[in-house]
Amino acid sequence: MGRFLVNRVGYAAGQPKFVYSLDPLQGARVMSEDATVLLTAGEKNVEMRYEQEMHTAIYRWDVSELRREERYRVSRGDEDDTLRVARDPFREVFRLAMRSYYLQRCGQAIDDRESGVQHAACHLALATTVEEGETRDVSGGWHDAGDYGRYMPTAGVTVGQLLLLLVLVPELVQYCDLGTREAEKSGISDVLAEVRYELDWMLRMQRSDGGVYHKVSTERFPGMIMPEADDGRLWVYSVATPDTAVFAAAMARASRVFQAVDARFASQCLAAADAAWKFLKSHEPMLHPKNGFTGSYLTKSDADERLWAAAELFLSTREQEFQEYLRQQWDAMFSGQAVLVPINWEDVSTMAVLALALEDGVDVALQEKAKQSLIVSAEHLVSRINRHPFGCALLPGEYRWASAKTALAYGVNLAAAHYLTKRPEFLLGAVRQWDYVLGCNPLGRSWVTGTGPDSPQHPHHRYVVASGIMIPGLLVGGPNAQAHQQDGIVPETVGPLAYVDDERAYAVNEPAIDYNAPLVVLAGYLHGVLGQGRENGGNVND
Ligand code: 9MR
Ligand code: ZN
Repeated sequence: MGRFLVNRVGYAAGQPKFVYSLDPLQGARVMSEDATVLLTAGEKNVEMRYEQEMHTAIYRWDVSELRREERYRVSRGDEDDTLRVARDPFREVFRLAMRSYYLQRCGQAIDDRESGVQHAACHLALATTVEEGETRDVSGGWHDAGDYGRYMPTAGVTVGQLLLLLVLVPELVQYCDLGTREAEKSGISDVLAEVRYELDWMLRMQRSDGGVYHKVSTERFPGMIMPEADDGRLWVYSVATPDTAVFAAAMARASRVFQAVDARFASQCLAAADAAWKFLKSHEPMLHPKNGFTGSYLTKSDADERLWAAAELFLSTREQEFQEYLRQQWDAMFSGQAVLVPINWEDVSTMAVLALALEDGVDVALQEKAKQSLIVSAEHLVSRINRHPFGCALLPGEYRWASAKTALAYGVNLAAAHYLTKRPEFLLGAVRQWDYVLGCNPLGRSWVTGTGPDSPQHPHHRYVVASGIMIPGLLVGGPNAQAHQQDGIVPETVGPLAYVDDERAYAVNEPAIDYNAPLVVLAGYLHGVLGQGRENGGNVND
């Protein structure tokens, strides 16, 4: 008999709760801590659906009646599992996932009592630009992933998403204390201080003509060593237009967010965004930066990045030029698109939709288009979710590199549509993506580090491997049908099962800053709407 497949972090007290299994559930029981039987699985509360890719039945037991905050036991024969119902499981994950950015900081020593993460300052040497052969200070920012590179495409899309929280859950951005003591040093909330750390690095990556460099890294990936031991020569790779455009978008958005707390910094961001836009206007797409042998974030078109930049620049400046650009480009980008592209570094078009749909300012006709795309997309996602045995919005072909991020990105689409419409099916759909990533999946595993024994213990992460210390709150890529050909470690199998918890398995078990972004946004939103967000006013500590 298989095991129970449940959300490993726990279900929110007032929300629907499901126990899944690959075997019939009849006779399974939920007991309270003192062994009183509270629920028994039977015909009335168990449903069966087929998983298309696994060609197998999945059983789903509705245990929503459990509302008391407690650790329950689920058992059947000699199988035994824990099922947790908590007041606000979203808060805990938000906190860990947001803190993980702090723990990924480059260029400063880290000594975090809470997690034990500790290392000396790293990557402070001046870097050489590959094209111009000049030296530059590009220190700071977050390490991108399990490697120590710092890349503009993921930086831009991550910062952009984290700043969406100001609209969706303003109190988190304004007051959040992550126990990193950054607020004490900077006078702004820990979330803003964290985002600012990345923005400061991004600003160092802009050339005087407004163009923005693609990435900084050593020429090749280092071995599994500590960041401060990674002292190979640092290279700054070419200026490229997609990078310049996501930079412009993120900076323009940051200028709105920081206006209230640090007006000088806000104008610095806006000036940088403006300069980047000027560069874009005078340059055709430049899509082939020199790239060395580290992370490859090359994209086929910069139209989506430019569109997002125009949207953010318009909202920050209200200058007609940007609105004109949006009017001209909008339909070409979105017509015929029923489901919006799940936000990702390669295609950021959905960021433009979110910007215009969630904030006023653009003309009503254009805003209406953005709102409609968001809502129609969410409706399509709900029907996918209703067909899927685990309520996951991924299509059969979408179990590719970073599928866990893709599921959460659909969750962000649903959350934003819920914010606009308050339609309960959108909120439920968002919660289903959350459940999927935390254990309601065929492997019963959570893909967020630090969320218990069924979460990744061996992520592909240089610091974690070298130090033996876990960074909690990191989302790994999750199931990937092609991983076998990519990292050679994951066995060849159907998409939903293609995962192993192995530090060599970089195509399924590596985290990245852009994977964590939708996790933070979704956790933050659910905390605000379903958890204690409203009462706590941004306090996420115990
Ligand atoms: O997340 C990226 C994924 O979308 C790509 O398919 C994959 C292959 O290009 O690369 C992933 O990004 C990795 C990057 O290239 C280097 N740093 C680690 C990233 C996460 O694995
Ligand atoms: Zn570093």
